[in-house]
Amino acid sequence: MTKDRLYVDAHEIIPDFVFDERVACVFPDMINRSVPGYGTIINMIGTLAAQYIKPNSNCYDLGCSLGAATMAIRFAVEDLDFHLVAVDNSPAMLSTAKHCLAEQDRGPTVELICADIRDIQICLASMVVLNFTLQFVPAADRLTLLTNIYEGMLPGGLLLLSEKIALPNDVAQRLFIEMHHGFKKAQGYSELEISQKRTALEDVLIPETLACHKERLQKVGFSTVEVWFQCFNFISLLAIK
Ligand code: GEK
Repeated sequence: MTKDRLYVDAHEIIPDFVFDERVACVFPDMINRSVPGYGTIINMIGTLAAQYIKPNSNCYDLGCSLGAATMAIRFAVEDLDFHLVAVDNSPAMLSTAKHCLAEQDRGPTVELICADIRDIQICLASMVVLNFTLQFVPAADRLTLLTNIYEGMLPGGLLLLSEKIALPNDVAQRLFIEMHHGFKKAQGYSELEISQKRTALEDVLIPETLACHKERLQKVGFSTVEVWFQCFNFISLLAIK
């Protein structure tokens, strides 16, 4: 795994974060050392896939990056006849995903699509994964995207939504950010790396509160909406149609 050193050197100007070749090269190390519980969430996506994916249905991994969730699903649901679709709008991430998936010689074939998830038609979905992707979609488009997903899902289908959240209360917000920075320091990131990455993400990753996520999922029509994982300001929700 190539080590993430993208923000080791001091930069005078820090451009907005983009999912380019440099990020694709270090992505597994970057996400594992930045998102507390990422490995647990990926493993649980496999476990949930085994429970929720139905024969002759579709499963979508939206914002698949290098395909970690897709591979967990493939590994967990080997013998079922279903269609697995992985979508990302970064050509660099998707081309690396193609190589990673080619190395996994089990489970169903995966349809890899390079597209904006706002333009994807969801249909006959028994499971949809949005694992830390919605936070990168402009906030104004999130309701339409989730409505489109809901409408393409089968009754009883599962949406797994993982997000970095904002806390409604300033004290809690500061506390959780400090805890997250403590986590990153313990993972070997320096103060400079942490602060430069934070600046790069400022206008790109827009977190919302848990209440906002829950209300919107309920408004869209999901009948059951529950948090199943939280570590500091990182959460994962299950929403069942
Ligand atoms: C994982 N789910 O490893 N359309 C398509 N892709 C998008 C869009 C969009 N509008 N916006 C962002 N992306 C993965 C991790 S990373 C999370 C997801 C992170 C893609 C973007 O190119 C990137 O690959 C991914 O969403 C977000 O389980 O880096 O914190």
